[in-house]
Order: sequence, then structure tokens, then C-alpha cells
Amino acid sequence: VITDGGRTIHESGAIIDYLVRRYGSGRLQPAPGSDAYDDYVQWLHYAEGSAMTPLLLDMYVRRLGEAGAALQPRIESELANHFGFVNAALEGRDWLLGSEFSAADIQMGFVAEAAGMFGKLPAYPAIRAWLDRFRARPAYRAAMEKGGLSIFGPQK
Ligand SMILES: N[C@@H](CCC(=O)N[C@@H](CS)C(=O)NCC(=O)O)C(=O)O
Repeated sequence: VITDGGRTIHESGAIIDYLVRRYGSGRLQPAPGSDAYDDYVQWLHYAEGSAMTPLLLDMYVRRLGEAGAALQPRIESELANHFGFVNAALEGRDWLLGSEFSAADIQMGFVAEAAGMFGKLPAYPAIRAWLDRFRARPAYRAAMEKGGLSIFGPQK
């Protein structure tokens, strides 16, 4: 949640969209109306709307031990489905939209960090390489120093 100019905005994708539109001066997003913009909006929704779901289920269901074992195959197949999709989208490109870094990378970046923390990335080298690329960006490093990602524990 952010509050800006007396307005409160919630939902991470909407917050990113708000900040980019209001303060981005045209940076970090493709031209509205372009095909790339449609892809950009899709990634903003996909991150928390779809990709995070199997990661969270995996985290919670593991805590059930044997009681959750019957659910694990379905969770594993959804992890492979989503992370295979993201990995394929990143193969042969630096950023989700191609050669230009965008706020879609920022929004999806948290998914990649979480997947890394849960030890899921060895099977997805394109996601791993992309994670390393955005971790190397000075602005990302500054954000990590300020906010960090400690909610999920140490990184793997
Ligand atoms: N609608 C929210 C969803 C945020 C959310 O629940 N994120 C999950 C995955 S990143 C989370 O932090 N879960 C931790 C937990 O439930 O313990 C948004 O996108 O702003």
C-alpha cells in the first residue's frame, strides 16, 4: 500500500503502474497502445495473480508434512508450468520485454527472488541469469539496501 498526495493505492501491480505513469516520465514502460504495452500489463498482473500462487502453496503445504503430501504433485506441476513459462519467455532476451528493462521486470523480479529463496531456480537457467542481471543494477542494489527481502529468509 502506498499513500501519495492524499490517495491510497493498493495492489503491487497497480502501485507500480501508478508510480511509472505519474513519475516515470515515460521510462520503465513501453509506449501505451503498442503490442509491448499489452505484454507489459500482462506481466504486471501475472506476477502476483498467477506466478506466486504455486510458490506460496509449496511453502504452506510443506508445513503440513504427510498431511499435505497428496497436494504436492499438483503443486510441483504448477511450479513447472509457471516457471517453465517464465524461463522460456526469458530465453534469448535480457529482459521480459526484450532489450529494454521495464517495470514488468521489477514486478516479476520479486517472484524470481522468492523462487530463489525456495531453492527452485536451478532448473530455470534463464530466470537465474535474469535475476543476476537485475541484481547488478545500481537502483536495485540501493532498493535492497533500503528495504531488503528478508520476509522469506536467507537467499539460496
Ligand atoms: N494483492 C497483493 C498480494 C500480495 C501478496 O499476498 N503477496 C504474497 C506473495 S509475494 C505474500 O507476500 N505472501 C506472504 C504470505 O502470505 O505469507 C499484491 O499484489 O499487492
